[in-house]
Amino acid sequence: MRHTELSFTGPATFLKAPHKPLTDNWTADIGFLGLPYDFAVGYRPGARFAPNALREASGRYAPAPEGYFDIETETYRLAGASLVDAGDVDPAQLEHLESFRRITAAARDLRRRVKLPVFVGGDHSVSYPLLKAFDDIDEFCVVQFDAHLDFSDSRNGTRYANSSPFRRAVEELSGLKHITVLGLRGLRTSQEAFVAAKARGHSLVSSKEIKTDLDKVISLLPKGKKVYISFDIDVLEPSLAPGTSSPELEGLSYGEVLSLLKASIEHNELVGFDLTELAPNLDPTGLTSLVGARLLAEMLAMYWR
Ligand SMILES: [Mn+2]
Repeated sequence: MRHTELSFTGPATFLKAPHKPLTDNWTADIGFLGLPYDFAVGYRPGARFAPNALREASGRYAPAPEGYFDIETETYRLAGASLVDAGDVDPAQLEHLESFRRITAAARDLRRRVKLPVFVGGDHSVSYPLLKAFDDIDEFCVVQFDAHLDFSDSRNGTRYANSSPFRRAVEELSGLKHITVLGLRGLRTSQEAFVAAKARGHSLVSSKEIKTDLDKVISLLPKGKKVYISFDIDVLEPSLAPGTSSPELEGLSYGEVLSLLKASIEHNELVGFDLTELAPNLDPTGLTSLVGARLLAEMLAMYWR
């Protein structure tokens, strides 16, 4: 792990990890892959800029060689983990099938090299081709942090937009047994999608339920499973993360998100993680990128034990 004192020295990579493209031969504990694809956004674009914005912002949270010192446990977290930034997948602009094929192929490749692949979108449509790279796992669950269900069969004649990734994924992946969605809210939920997700036995948890009884929601999270976490930045309260396509009021606090992440990671085997829908161009303060980068760092510190 490279360590320089200052946050802004380059070249920018995720948490200042060395950049090693997938064309080279390497393995590591944790690998990052950027997916600058936002051609499936239904509202305000910009998530294509997230991988590089997060690389730059994450310089602020680059771990020291010994890891992060934790004042609660007086131990170092993320100590000894090797991190690699594998670069970005080139999107094929309007050819979504070709873009998705490239994303799935790169995700499969990364999975073979690392213990934990971390994918940085991109709009949320990328979760469908990412999940396809996990089709060799007989049984796994998704924990989705999201203000929106993203389970529409079709919207405006479009089946592969950022409102449908989990609908496409469950149709195709027999190993994807269950989805827990945390943080739902907003005015435009599709009843068809809601009913279809319920009928499939998915756990749909509103932002209000989390704020009313966080411990109860934590007790209902999967345990002892293989879990893929898909994190849409819009699950957060928009004052914390305004840089996103479709912000929704009454979002989760950072502390609520950390508690839910911790329980999801500690009680399960984390097989993959994606962060999506961060549009840095919509937040001139840069706060959303700093929050997203810090979230990635804390997620890794929770995972590595
Ligand atoms: Mn989403």
